[in-house]
Amino acid sequence: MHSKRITLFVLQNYYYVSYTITILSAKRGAESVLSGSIHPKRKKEYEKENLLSELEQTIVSGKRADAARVSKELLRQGMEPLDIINLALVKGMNTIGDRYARNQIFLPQVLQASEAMYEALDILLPLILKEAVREEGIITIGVVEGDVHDIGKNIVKTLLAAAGYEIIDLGRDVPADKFIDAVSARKAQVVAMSTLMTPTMDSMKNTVDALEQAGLRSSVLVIIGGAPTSQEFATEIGAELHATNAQEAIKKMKRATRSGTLI
Ligand code: B12
Repeated sequence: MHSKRITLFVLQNYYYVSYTITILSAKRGAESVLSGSIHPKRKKEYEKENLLSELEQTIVSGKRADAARVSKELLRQGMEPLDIINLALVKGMNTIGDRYARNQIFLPQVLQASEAMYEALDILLPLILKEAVREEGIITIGVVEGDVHDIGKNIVKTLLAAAGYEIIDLGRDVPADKFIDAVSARKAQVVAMSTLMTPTMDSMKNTVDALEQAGLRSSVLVIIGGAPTSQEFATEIGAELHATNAQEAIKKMKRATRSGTLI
């Protein structure tokens, strides 16, 4: 009878009971972390998670020195540079992009955030080690004419270099003839182009057309990337491949190589 009454009470007050249990267990979790009774492995994970969100916040608030300090701390905790980039820096930058799109922040804050991002990337990118033992091919990479967004291009460049490709980096705001000169001077097998802006997507087409006119089109594989681009757009302008990030780019380029398309 007594236990029936308890069951009835629990059922009638389900939300209140589950809320109390949640609060008590969260409190216990926090206490056990503070008192040191938590398992050391879990404690380390907890610290890493806190540092990752702290780093994400340093990007959002554009704090350069803190971005560098927290990145170094995460490395000291044994975290992989690429994980730090993907789990904190890129996330912070996405928040900035969303806030900018909603007019909640303006260009100076976006610039500050990208400076903080570069401060962290300067520490992390050099640590991404070259994995491949042989050269996979030569890639000419650049942000197309009219566009200066180069953070994504620089991440992609580093990961491609780490995968064994030799990289000729033409920088940002690159006119078509600069791509042509680099391809012919260094016999590059791949042209990789980046843009983050819709109006400058045309510059990608101009570069593909210029390669055609220079008689170089059949000797290079063209891959494009950046938020407004897609495989559909790549096909439309006569580029072979589109990838959303460096890892996908490597996979697709290797598949193209094996199928004998190029390189
Ligand atoms: C940071 C930033 C800036 C910084 C750039 C600093 C720098 N050195 O790069 C500054 C403040 C200078 C800037 C300026 C401007 N910006 Co801005 N900027 C951004 C922001 C917030 C983040 C971009 C970024 O770095 N993301 C982080 C990186 C890691 O991601 P990513 O670049 O996408 O790269 C990844 C993939 O796309 C892919 N990838 C990228 N390139 C390539 C290439 C290849 C080959 C492959 C395979 C893959 C690949 O892999 C990368 C890694 O995963 C975006 C918003 C957003 N959500 O993207 C706006 C955004 C791109 N900017 C925008 C605009 C409009 C501008 C300005 C015109 C503003 C102005 N009124 O002056 C100017 C542009 C000036 C110019 N001529 O270029 C718009 C573009 C809109 C559009 N679709 O046309 C956006 C989308 C903001 C918005 N929502 O309105 N900006």
